[in-house]
Amino acid sequence: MTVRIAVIGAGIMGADHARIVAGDLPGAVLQVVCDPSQERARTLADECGAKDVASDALATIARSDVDAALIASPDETHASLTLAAIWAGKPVLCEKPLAPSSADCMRVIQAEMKAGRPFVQIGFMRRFDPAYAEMKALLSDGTLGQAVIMHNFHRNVSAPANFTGLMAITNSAPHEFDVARFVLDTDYSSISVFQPAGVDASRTGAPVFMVLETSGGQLVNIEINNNAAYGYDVRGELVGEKGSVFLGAPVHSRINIELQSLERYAPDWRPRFAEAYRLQNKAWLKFVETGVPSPIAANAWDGYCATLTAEAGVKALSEGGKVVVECAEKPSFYHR
Ligand code: ISE
Repeated sequence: MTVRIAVIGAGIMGADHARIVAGDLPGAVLQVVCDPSQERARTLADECGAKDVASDALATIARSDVDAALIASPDETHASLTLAAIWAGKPVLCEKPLAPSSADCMRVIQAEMKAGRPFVQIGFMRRFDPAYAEMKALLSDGTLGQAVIMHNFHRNVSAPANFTGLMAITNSAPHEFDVARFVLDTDYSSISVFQPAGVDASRTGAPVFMVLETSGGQLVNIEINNNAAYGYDVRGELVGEKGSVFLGAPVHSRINIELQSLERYAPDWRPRFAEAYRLQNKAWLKFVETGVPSPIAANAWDGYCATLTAEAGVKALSEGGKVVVECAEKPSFYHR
């Protein structure tokens, strides 16, 4: 059976997902592209050969010719659209974050548990990135010994136009909150957040530096710099008692010119994580087809944990000091 997918949101990520669905997901068809701007929806639908366009997200999710929804609309719409998909009995791949507030994530969790089976995968695609996968494997097979510290940094060329306030913590950092928690297989107990002296802290995307303690006692540090100017750059190092592993990024060419040897940076995250998005979407399609979630994909509980950590981070930045990450008890529904 072909899975008929609606992509909700025709912005940068909706377009990326639509291209993957149309060109790289055998077994799926791009049924509808939905966006409040008909022009944007139409342009993307034409590019990807979608069967139809729409402007009303809730009506699109309810359509009888739509089997599953891929939500790539603005952050504040994610939870309500995910809830609509659950109530309609349709699986959903929701871009991160699941919701800007942990209370809204909890509503999704409760709805999913009430529905009695998993419906939700969250777009924390880094779990599928081959470099993070190898890092995790080297920890799990004992090569690194016990994990001690995980360093992370995440730099964008400039803060996206839709960024406001502390989206460095609530929109960018959740990638690191999730992937470090996934690699280390742990939860966070506390977070502290710092800003370097001399930066204009009111500037959207001003750099933040975070230190998290895990319940296993490891330290995780994260630099987020949304206005790094030079390129999209994500790096990391996992330090264990017996060795360490640096995160590698795919480099396709090296340019030798004018007495220099250069590697180019991409302007945004899509080239760096292209393979991760592809693998993530394939895993989601399998989940839609079988009803069995991917064992490595992020679920609604993981979405809640990332948002909860971001909330504690925002509090830590405004109040100063270390803030405890107070996680609810994990329901057995989400045990793997
Ligand atoms: C964006 O939403 C992403 O998901 C990117 O991976 C991240 O680098 C960027 O900061 C976010 O705004």
